[in-house]
Amino acid sequence: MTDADLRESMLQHLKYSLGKDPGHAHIYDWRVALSLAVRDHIVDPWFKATRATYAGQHKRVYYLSMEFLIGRLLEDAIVNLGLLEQAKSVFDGFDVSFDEVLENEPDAALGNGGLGRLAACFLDSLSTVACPAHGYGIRYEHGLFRQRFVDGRQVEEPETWLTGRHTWEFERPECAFEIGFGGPVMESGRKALWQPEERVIAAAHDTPIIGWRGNWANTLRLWSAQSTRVFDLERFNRGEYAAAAEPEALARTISRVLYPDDTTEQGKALRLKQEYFFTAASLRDILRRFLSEYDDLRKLPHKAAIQLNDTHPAIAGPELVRLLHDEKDIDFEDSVEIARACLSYTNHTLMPEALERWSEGLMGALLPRHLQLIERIDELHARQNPSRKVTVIENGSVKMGELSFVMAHRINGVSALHTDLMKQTVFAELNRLHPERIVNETNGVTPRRWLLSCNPVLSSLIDKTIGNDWVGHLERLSELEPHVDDTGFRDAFADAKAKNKAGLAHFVRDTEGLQLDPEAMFDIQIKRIHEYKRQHLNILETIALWRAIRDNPNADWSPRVKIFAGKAAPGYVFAKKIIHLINDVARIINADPVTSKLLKVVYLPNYNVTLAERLIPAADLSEQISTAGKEASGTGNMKFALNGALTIGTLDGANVEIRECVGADNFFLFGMTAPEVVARRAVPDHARKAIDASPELAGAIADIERGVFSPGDPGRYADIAENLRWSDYFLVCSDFQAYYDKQREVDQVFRDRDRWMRMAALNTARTGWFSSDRTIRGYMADIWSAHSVT
Ligand code: 26V
Repeated sequence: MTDADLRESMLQHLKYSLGKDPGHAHIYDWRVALSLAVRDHIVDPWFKATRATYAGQHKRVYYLSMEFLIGRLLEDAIVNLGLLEQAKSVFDGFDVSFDEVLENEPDAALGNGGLGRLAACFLDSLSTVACPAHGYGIRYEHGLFRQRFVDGRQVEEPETWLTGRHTWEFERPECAFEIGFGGPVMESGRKALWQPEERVIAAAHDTPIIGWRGNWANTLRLWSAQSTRVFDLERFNRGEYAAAAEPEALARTISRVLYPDDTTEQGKALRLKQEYFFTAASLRDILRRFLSEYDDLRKLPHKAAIQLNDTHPAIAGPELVRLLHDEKDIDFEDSVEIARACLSYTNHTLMPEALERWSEGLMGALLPRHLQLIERIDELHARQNPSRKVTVIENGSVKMGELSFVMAHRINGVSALHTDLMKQTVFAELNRLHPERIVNETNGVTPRRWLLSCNPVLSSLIDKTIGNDWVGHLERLSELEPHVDDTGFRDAFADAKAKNKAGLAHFVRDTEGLQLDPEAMFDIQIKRIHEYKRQHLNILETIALWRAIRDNPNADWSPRVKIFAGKAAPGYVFAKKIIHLINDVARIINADPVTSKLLKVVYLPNYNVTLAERLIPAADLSEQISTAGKEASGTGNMKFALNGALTIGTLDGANVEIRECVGADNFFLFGMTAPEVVARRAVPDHARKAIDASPELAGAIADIERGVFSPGDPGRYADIAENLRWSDYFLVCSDFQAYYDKQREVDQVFRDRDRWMRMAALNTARTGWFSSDRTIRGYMADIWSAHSVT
């Protein structure tokens, strides 16, 4: 497609879809017109892919996920279709900035963090490798909250990504299912008849997802909840206006907001309703599609692989059994077998508080038939495995991890270490019973978004050096390796990093009014705020460094900028305190004239996909410092390494595999291993002992306690200090000195810029394995028995 074609098509949309004359068009209009023009180019490959799947009777993959953290789609679609140059030149012809057009698109934050972003990378890769697939989720009206700081404290505001026209989706009014809740289960002969008392409609909205080079497109189908009764006219006519609209408002609550909590379960009933709502609608859709082509539901596993992204859709097990057994009269045991052959489950966390459990009371009230079926699934499992005692229902609650396990033919962890720990801990018993079920599929990230689009300068250097085939075959980045010995290449690599850092410095100046030295090391920690991720370890080290610089300002320090971003769950008080502390520390340190040339601290608000795309290419140092054994994988760690940042990290999650790939010499490792963590916890007074042994740590904690960072309110952080001294479950104190010392080694290496750049370039050259294309091929081979359509 030529520039002129794209221009013409965009102008047509501006006129006929938006009713705007170019002279009167706003940035919004240009963005919508361009999106519609680009979308037109996705429709043909999308139809072609669908037809090819039907014609070849290929197996389809269904990825059920409560979250899809997709971010903006326009640039992604343009890049995948190979239209970037055309789009830029079209806007050169008008007096409109292409960058501003891209910036105008809302960032779709239909997810909390890692799990949702992984689902989005998988959609891109499934289309890229031409695997017939559908993503299924919820069309939340409000995505993850917007974060603002008021006097350094996190304040949450509703997010409104759907205010303008959502250009990517196609509404499917004909595709709607009634989903029921509550009510009795009647016995009729040997049959159970569930008669739900409340019903809502799940309505489909489709977004086509185009793969690299535009050859294949899959569908992301999101369900929105609508009332079965539109409107109570009688009540309205009686003047009861609010009451008249009540049924509709109540039904719509189900798809109103994304749960902003990835640590604790809250709003329990509504959350369980959301889970059942989208899972049930998706399964009905899957069966409908299957039955439009075949008659024998026993063949379902040959044509449908259903992946449960964590336990959120775990009700799929009993629901599929219900559909097969209650509604299609298939024998119960056979129904369980069929369901299991279709289903597989990914575990994303071992944190006990994030493992879902529902009380029997709640489950019985909302999903009475499912509770009965879960009891039968439990009995069947006990009968088939008499020697062991593992049950799904325990002490009045339904354990969704166990339910997912017994109903899945494959269970996977998301990094080698995490998979091993899963076998040893949460699923030890079940793994003994079913040793073939647990497999590992180490996470990956899409190279299209996380290198090609977000880092155009580095991408064009790579293109010039090894050609552009790497975008679809990321392992080919290894061909960069011989060039790393070439000074010209290293200089160009350093230039690319410098450009990205200068860009970020501008952004921080414009948004925060803070001047950063682009020569300084950009040291970045971006992720959800959680005690196990240990942002407080990082800020303690920052304080200790500040104190050391003040003590000896003329020593040979490496200038640093510590950059933080990330949201805390609204109910997670400790995490919010950490945010407040970092902001307070930033205020004091940034105002200190003694250290101002050497140390700056920045906390950027409202971390999202778009901000990540800006930060990652500009990083020198990537902070991956979780307590070993706690971070299932991490995917930010992969994005940083790929973009030529060096990692300071623990042996946790995928850090282990990243270090193996890039080489121990090109990774700053510190801290206890997972078994050492367990042993250390058993040491009485471990925190106090660590504090006594480290004057740097003792000084930093004392400063916090003395109110150095909260002068008007010295007691503000007493609870953080108290926690560190007396409990410190995440072993911040015990790992502190190793971290501090490793940071000083980082300083030293950074002073030797050429050595640093060699290490950074090797990180890029050696992280091609972390493409989500590789991960998806692993799922296809080991879990789904699905094939690319070529
Ligand atoms: C749990 C809950 C509980 C109820 C409220 C809503 C909610 C939302 C999410 C979660 C579980 C979050 C688990 C998660 O995001 N895990 C991350 O998954 C990444 C992809 O595999 C992985 O890289 C991260 O290490 C892991 O923390």
